[in-house]
Amino acid sequence: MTETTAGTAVIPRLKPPYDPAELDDAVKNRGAVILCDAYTEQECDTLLGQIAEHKRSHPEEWEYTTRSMLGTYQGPDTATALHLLVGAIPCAAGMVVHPDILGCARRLLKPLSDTVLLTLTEYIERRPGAPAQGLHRDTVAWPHMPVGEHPIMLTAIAAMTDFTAANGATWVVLDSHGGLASDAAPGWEGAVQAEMNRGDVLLFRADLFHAGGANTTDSDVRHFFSMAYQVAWLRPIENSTLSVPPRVAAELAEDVQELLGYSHELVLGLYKGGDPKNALRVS
Ligand SMILES: O=C(O)CCC(=O)C(=O)O
Repeated sequence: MTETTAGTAVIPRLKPPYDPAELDDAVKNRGAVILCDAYTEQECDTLLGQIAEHKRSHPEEWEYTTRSMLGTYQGPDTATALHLLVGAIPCAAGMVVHPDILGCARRLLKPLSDTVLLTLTEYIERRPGAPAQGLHRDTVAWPHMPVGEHPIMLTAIAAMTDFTAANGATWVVLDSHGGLASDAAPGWEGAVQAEMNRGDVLLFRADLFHAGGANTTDSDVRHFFSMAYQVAWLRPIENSTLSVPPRVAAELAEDVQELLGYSHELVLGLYKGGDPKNALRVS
């Protein structure tokens, strides 16, 4: 394992093939890790190409997204976010089942939940002039839910273009996990930026304080795909079974179907008294 240093903080950095024990230890105990080369150049090109095509063919959705509840959080003038990528962007379904990212999510969420759900799949671009966000925890959706030793959600930010200090690479405060999303944020003095090459992934416990940085460049747009995984007994942020209805989900791989909510956690999520996967069966 190598490490990224800025100030005194150090983000663990793993090269492929990633060692699962090192990966899990870094995410669970320090809060974050950088997975170098998690996606190929071609995968990044494909995602950005499909995003561009979606923007061209669905302008109304992009208009909607800048005014959406979470879109405004990005700052409407200098950032754009598109949610619910699975079902809208063809390559997203394959990207969310990256074996090392999903494997880590399954292992770290397992003590609290047998099943894992996608809670967010989001493409974001933060343009020159984008201000720094406030330090926050992504568990903000459940402000009263205490988080302890085991995380309830993991976020993966996949760099689709290089993340630099100047274009606003994500800041994280290592070891700041645990507690409530409504806790006061720590000071910036302990924060470190996740500078990454295109294709690298910042994987972190969603209860870790972090923030998008200010883009102080003239022309460097920072593009990323953010995907998050959660325990199956909390209501997910995005409504995946509405955005990917059964007739569309039926065409996807089984692990993607499960992540979207065509699955049940004990008696949660039942459909007609049984497994919601039954809704995907064609007669
Ligand atoms: O911009 C980033 O790198 C992080 C974005 C983020 O944390 C958020 O939108 O919640």
